Amino acid sequence: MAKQNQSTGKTLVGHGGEPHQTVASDGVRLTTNQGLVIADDQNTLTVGERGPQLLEDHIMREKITHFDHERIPERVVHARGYAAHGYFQAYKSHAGLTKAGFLQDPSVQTPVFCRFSTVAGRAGSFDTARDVRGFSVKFYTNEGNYDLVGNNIPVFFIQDAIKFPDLVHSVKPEPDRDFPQAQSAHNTFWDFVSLNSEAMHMLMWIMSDRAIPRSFRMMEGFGVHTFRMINKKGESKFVKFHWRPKLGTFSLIWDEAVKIGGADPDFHRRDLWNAIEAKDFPEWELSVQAFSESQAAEFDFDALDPTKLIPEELVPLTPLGKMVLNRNVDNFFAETEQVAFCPSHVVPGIDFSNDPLLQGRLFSYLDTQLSRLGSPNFHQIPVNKPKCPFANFQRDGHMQTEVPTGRVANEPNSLDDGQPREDPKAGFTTFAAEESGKKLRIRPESFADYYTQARLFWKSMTEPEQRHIVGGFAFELGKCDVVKIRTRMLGHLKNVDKNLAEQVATALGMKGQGDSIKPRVSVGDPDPSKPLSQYAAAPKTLSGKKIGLLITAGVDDKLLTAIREAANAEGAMLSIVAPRAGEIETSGGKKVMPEHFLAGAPSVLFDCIIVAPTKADELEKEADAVDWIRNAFAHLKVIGYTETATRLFEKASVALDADDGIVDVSDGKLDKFVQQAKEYRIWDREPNVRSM
Ligand code: HDE
Repeated sequence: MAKQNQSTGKTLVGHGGEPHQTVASDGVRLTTNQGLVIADDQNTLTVGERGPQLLEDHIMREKITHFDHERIPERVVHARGYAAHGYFQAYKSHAGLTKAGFLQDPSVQTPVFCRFSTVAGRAGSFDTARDVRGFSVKFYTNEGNYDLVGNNIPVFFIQDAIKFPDLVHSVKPEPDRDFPQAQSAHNTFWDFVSLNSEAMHMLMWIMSDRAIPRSFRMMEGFGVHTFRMINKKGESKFVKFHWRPKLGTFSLIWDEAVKIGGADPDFHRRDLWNAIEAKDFPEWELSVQAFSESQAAEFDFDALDPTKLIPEELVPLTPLGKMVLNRNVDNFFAETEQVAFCPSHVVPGIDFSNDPLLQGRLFSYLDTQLSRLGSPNFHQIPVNKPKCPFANFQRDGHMQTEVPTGRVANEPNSLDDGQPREDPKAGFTTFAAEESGKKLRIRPESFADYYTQARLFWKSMTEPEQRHIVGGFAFELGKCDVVKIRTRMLGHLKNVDKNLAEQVATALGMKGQGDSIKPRVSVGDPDPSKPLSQYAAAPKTLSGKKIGLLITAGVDDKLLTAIREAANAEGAMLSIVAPRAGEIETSGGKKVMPEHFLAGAPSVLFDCIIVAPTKADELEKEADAVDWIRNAFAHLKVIGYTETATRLFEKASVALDADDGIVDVSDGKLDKFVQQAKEYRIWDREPNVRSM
């Protein structure tokens, strides 16, 4: 039916007979890209009412042509990402370590743009794939943009950049069939890594819970390579960068990650967006492990080898400052898609090491931006543009948006006041490291220990974490149907830890099998390093976590208020789920709008749940409600219930006295529930719900 337009008072009928809005006399008018005001954006120019369309319709052609070219090549890796704006603030001056301006003054907030990503999947894949996560931060400092382009895992698969295309080809969908998407669980990947012993340490991480983070907000970040910091006196230290999330580091359970992939493929991006919209701003601490070259010479591994980490027992962390993400993007494409990170973007006081992987990256990122963004002027795109002045004589090129003035575009010159000019005092100078040697293609012998740190990681895990690593290997190798690849991998695992290899072999039904692979150097037996475990010292907190509450019409107001208050007090988010999408009335006649309806919100979306139907036996015929409990139990979650839910638990075959993680909240007292939920998972339950 046609309606009156509020602003113009005109009655309008758009395509399909629906009314549509036109502009008020003082409003913004729809125009073409040339500024021509458009009178009708709903109907193409035709000959007569029902006649053919005219090529003359430049307005329609401009719109469709622009649309046809809306896509740019997605990133070859890290295609699926999500980002936000924020700031970095140093805790104090770190002048002793570096002259980098953004690390000098604790009163300065440096703007940042931070992008998280998965690596293997396409831009349209799902968030919870087993994968490394990218953790890139662009600092818009007064001395130019500094990009710290890291991952959520502190080591990498390969030692030399020349192997990167092969690694990536192996993990991407297999080229003949174009599947599987966003998965490492397939033949080409396991074939490649099993032929590259240097990948063993990284494989331990990638098969661990680290590869299925609960949230970007609960994920660590690492610079991976050894970098340099240089102070005003010209003194240099090697550094490794670490980001630590304020909320603690938490992960999903594999079965949960798989199910979330279907229930909410945008789980991580939605989580970040929602937290920022709710002003629950995520925060990370930036630290470095700083060490001298002579210290590095004492390590029993090479600090330039990106498959090695430095145990914190050897070099503790020095906290530098904090990053807070407090603003979502205004436009995903303009900002998140067009942001261009390059590890070569450094500022005075930060420099590179000879890590061969880093050296290769210094070339690759600028090159990729040229083809991805299509122009050497990508630094002019707002998200990439330095927030400090910049000036040089680089000119022209595709999509030049600046209009440089003046007659001169060369340097030196004496015609245009000689500007701009180099500044040897403030400018970037490369650390004058001593280098000599023959030209060779050779891997240093000091990179040859492929197993000791893989073993260090394994030994540092808690029991549940070890179980998950075994499960990860078994799942992935189970999807690899070439037996020789499995036996090769089992051979590597035997070198890491006999017990690990045996458990994986048993899970695969290949007990006692595995190649004999002779390590190049003898494998060490390091002491565990506690910080490598997520759960050994995990904070007991509900902060930033999500409580799912299943209710029905007539829910008790007192109970609802008590749950709300408990969630608020703990800094947790409460999500109300009801059988239908519409408003429901509480016992006191208040209206509550559920955030989700049951069929659209399985319990995998929440960190802990409370099941509180109003009437006994209610919901017991709802498979989704039964699954809510069954899955939450299998995923080791803390479950609160009211007595009215008893039969539902019976249906789900979950005993109310199964363990301390099942808590009666009928009386509206939430203390015990909160205390249990702060544990995050009931790890002791795991052997009872999953034998492998
Ligand atoms: Fe990357 N990597 N990478 N990478 N990488 C890219 O650059 C590359 C490596 C990382 O949010 C690409 O703009 C090579 C390690 C992140 O936009 C490309 C090598 C680490 C991102 C590229 C590596 C990373 C990328 C693809 C081996 C952790 C996403 C699109 C030498 C320290 C950045 C792009 C964003 C993206 C190349 C290895 C992290 C092709 C050659 C190690 C977080 O340039």
